[in-house]
Amino acid sequence: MAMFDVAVVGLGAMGSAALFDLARRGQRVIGLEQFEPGHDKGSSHGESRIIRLSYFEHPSYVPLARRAMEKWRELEELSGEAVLTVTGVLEAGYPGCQVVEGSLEASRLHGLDHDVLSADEINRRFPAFKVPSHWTGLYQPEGGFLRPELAIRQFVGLARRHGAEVRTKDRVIAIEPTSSGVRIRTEAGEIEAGSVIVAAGAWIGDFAPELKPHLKLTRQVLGWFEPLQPAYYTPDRCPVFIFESEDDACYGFPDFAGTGVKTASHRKGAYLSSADDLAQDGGAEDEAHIRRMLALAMPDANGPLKAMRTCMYTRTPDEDFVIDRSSADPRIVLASPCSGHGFKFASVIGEVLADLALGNVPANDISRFKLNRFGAQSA
Ligand code: PYC
Repeated sequence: MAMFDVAVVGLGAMGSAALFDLARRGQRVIGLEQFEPGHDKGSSHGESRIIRLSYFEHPSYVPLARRAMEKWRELEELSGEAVLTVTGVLEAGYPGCQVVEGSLEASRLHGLDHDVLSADEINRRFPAFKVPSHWTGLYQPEGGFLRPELAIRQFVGLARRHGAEVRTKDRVIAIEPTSSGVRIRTEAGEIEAGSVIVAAGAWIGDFAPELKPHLKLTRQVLGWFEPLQPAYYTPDRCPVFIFESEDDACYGFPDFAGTGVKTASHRKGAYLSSADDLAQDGGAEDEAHIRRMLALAMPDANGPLKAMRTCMYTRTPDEDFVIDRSSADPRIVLASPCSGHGFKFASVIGEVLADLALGNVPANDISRFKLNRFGAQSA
């Protein structure tokens, strides 16, 4: 049986980045993926993901976001392909809403470039938007969007070039600590490694009994709409946006690929009892929900539906991530439940996970993401 320094279970956003980081450090590493890298059955597909520095969820994400930005630029240099487009990010909503107030606090604390805007100023500066007159907003120039499927394939490709072994279409059944490391049983056989990174996204609960009761999976529907005024929605005129109404928060992207303006709900999504239950089944009710937000804040994007797809959020109770060693064994490193806002951090979380798997202290502060906040102990 082949023996590896580290095995990575799941080659989505975090796993593919960790695989690359480890391979580049000269580790004997294997990546295991039940589908193919860049697949559309989990949480990292659908053409675009947000990147932003100013972070409404909590200011402590800002240093991580800064490092992530550097690491995305590094990936572009190494791969020769663009994954990050800077458009700026507009956050807007009713007075006092978390999306604007939280971002403002993070911007001030960390000295980030930002403009505080009234509804009038938003609507004059960005013709894409016609936000309600009582809303306020914050524009951060340094954010934009990432290309998730492309980035994952780049990480895996680069990892292979550095000697990583990659096994696809092989599902992990169990992870067991041994006297010398961990044994990973898959449908195709067994693998031994010194340690394992479990970055299994919506499937992570299957390998982390201490975490499973605290996670909720939700089905998130993404809609692409043909704008009624296409000239307003090009990436040079329309920033990435996050809007918070009294009813929901939604987010979206300019039409950068001719596929339409993509918009989705961030707060609402039906619960799934298993990650295997996700179906590409967006319907009339899902479309109507997204259209309500378009009608409220960007009516010129509310044209014919071009496409609908579904993906999953793996939500923790406080919507902060989990990045920690398992309470069962410190050689099992858990990462993934990112509550729908994790992709942008994959480039830096890959580095953090590699450090944890090798027994090092990560350079970035990840104390916010500990398992024990749910009463589960890390080892
Ligand atoms: O990834 O930043 C994010 C995000 C915000 C809302 C939905 N996703």
